[in-house]
Amino acid sequence: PHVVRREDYRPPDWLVPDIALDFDLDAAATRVHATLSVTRNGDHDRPLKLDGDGLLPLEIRVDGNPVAADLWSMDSGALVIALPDAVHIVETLVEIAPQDNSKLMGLYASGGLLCTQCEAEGFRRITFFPDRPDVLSRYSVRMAADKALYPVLLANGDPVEQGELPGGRHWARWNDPFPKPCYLFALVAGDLACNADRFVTMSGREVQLGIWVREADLPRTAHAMQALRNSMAWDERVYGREYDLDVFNIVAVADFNFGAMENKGLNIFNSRYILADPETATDIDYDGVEGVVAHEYFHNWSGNRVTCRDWFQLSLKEGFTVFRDQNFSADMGSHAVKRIEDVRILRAAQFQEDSGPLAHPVRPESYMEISNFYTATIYNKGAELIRMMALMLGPERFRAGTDLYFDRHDGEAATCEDFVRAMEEGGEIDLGQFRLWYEQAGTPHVRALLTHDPVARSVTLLLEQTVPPTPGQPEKRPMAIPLRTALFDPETGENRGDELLMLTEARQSFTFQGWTAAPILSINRGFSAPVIVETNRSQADLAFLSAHDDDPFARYEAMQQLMVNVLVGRIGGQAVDEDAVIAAIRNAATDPLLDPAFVAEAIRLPSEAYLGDQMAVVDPDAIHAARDALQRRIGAELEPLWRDIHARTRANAFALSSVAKGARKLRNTALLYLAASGAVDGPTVAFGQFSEADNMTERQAALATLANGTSAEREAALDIFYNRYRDDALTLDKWFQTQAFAFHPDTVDLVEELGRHKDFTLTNPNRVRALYGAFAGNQWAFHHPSGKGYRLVADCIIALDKLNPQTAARLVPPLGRWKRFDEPRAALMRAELQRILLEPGLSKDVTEQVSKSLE
Ligand code: BAL
Ligand code: ZN
Repeated sequence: PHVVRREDYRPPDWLVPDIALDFDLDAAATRVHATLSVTRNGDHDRPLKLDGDGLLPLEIRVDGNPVAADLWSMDSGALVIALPDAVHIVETLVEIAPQDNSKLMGLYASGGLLCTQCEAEGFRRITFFPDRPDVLSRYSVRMAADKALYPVLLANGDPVEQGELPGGRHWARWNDPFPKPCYLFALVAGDLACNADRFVTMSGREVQLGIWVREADLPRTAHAMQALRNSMAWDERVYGREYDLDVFNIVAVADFNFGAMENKGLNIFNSRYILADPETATDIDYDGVEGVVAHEYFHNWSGNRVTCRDWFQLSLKEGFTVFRDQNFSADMGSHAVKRIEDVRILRAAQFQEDSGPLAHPVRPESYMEISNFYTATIYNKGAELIRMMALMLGPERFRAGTDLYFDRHDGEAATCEDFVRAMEEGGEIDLGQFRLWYEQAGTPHVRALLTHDPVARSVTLLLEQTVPPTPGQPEKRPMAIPLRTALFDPETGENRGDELLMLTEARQSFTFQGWTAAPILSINRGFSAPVIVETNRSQADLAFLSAHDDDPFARYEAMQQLMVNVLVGRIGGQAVDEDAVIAAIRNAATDPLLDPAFVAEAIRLPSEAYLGDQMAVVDPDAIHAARDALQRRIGAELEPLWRDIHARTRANAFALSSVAKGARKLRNTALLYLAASGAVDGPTVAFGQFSEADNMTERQAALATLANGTSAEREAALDIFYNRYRDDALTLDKWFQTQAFAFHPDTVDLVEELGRHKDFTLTNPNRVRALYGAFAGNQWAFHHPSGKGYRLVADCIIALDKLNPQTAARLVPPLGRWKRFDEPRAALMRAELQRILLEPGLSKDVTEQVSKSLE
């Protein structure tokens, strides 16, 4: 397949300042008439090339006249037209079939609606157009449709006109005054109800807000609306960014490849990030709604007003917007807990990606299929890059930098380099070496050795960095790594002051004076840099920090490292003192000054996957056994504590406050440990919580706890859950997901059965992710030594690729990590990848991921 390279970027040959689209909507056959005003860009004689994917031109006109046959041709789906002058009007007519569009890219049908998804290259499945983000146009969109089937007609921008048509049809026109790339085009037609609200902007303009869903779902939209209003106010307050149209609409659809999409003035969402009520949504779901609503809203500036020049710059909008939504969510809740959650996700998804065959820089150099680059590296590592710059600049200078960026590039298609330059100029800082973070893939390793000289009363911190080789990048240069560091007095427990150390060389020492006794090192506080730090700290040092560090992230990290050391010791067959872990957990869980949500994070054992990342060769069975044994021991030794916490965190009535959410989180953790304790009433207590809960957070956690075991209550709870939610797709996803994610000896067989369940379907991406996505993330089950887990996922990829290649390709990375496993497993994984590659007609999406994974 064709490889696109960043270095080959060339400005567009033709610009399209204006486009008028006329849709005659019908699920089986939609006609799209496009009128493009085109202008030659620069002095050249190249023809106009309009991208197309699966389109046939039924009519082509230039300046009102049909085009002679020798003046146009087709080239790999694109329409090529020779044009004599510098300015023309080009019209095309095509017919498409939304109901047959199972890729969910372009215009498609979902649950009786017609909707679009164009990022990255879906617009070319709707009409012929230069489908690249640096061609910006003003859109005027007219839609006509059956009024009974599609009473609501929405598009980008502001509504301008509507009317009736013969035969029970009607029409509407929307205009978007802001020039935008075609990936931000959207329309929706359907029978939708609206949660309507308003927001008055900082300059006093009134904006009509609408969240459009099926009538029955209206009561589940309140949280999303609150999140939207909060986001609008936050972006004004924190970044000085005001909304710019008179309306802002959001539509929820059931079948969606992404989480949501930031189309100008008309965000389209996967319904799982809009709908929430206590009966069906967990606290994590509520936070997901808030975070994704904010993310898409924030794109109005970081993505829409300033867009990307080409797709290699994707992190320009995604990394920055993730950073913005992370800070928003932190402001809405707890900064400490949000940071811990974000780092946990970064390590689970991005660190794994960065150490495998699909590792790529935050600004990639090449791709076959851009859909494969909506990755944790582009999004989450990209956000960490912005966070490091914000830290190095400080709040005022960072704001000066973002102001300059928005002012300078408003209405433009910009690059990552433009962003960094704005930070440099606005923030008056040299980011020369820092730019390597955009170029070099791989997670840097930092070794930190603290040595004390009692005679000189000084300590020296020796820092050494290495960046591992990644595909196409065997050699790496030293990075600029900002490490927030503190030294603690072991006697007084006092922190003698935070410092931001800039590690810029391969090996660098920092000396601190005035230490009669050796201090305790707290490093990478707040996770100031996305690196792996290795230290020579003892278990006693870690225990000290887990009790005394005044940086919540560092305190959590010390606790986790304490646990990792014990678990890695157990896995390696060495005796490591476990009492320190038990004591640290007891300490945290009984400290009345700590936020319960923080405690729940801190006392939780590191995941099996994270433990695997600490090993040269991942041994899923040994990891599971060691973690399970430690969990049982923590459960048994502290059993009264778990009972006490479980009883006292029980609420009388549901609330969505931080306090109530924290209590639920801690309660669920206590239940997990209580069940692990082996107490005979464990399943009864879990089943009690399952039955009595007035909210999904406690109900699902109880179900998950039961699903890990083999009690009679397990089956009863699963049946009750199924029967209660069988008609609610989003909630039924949890039923699939909980079983696929369970630590149960038969998970692999259960997943095979669930794949044949009457409610399982490959046509809904959420359902696929709930079953196979969750299963592939269940290290112990997926890596079953029989290789059956690999076969199940490969079968799913092969079947799904024929319907929805984008979603199929997202299941490949777990199989691609074969180099991390023992040879028998690695051979089985490779064999499945090879089997996929032999499949006739394999998509570009899956081909790219599988072939890279086999290298
Ligand atoms: N732009 C694709 C979906 C998102 O990141 O918002
Ligand atoms: Zn985004």
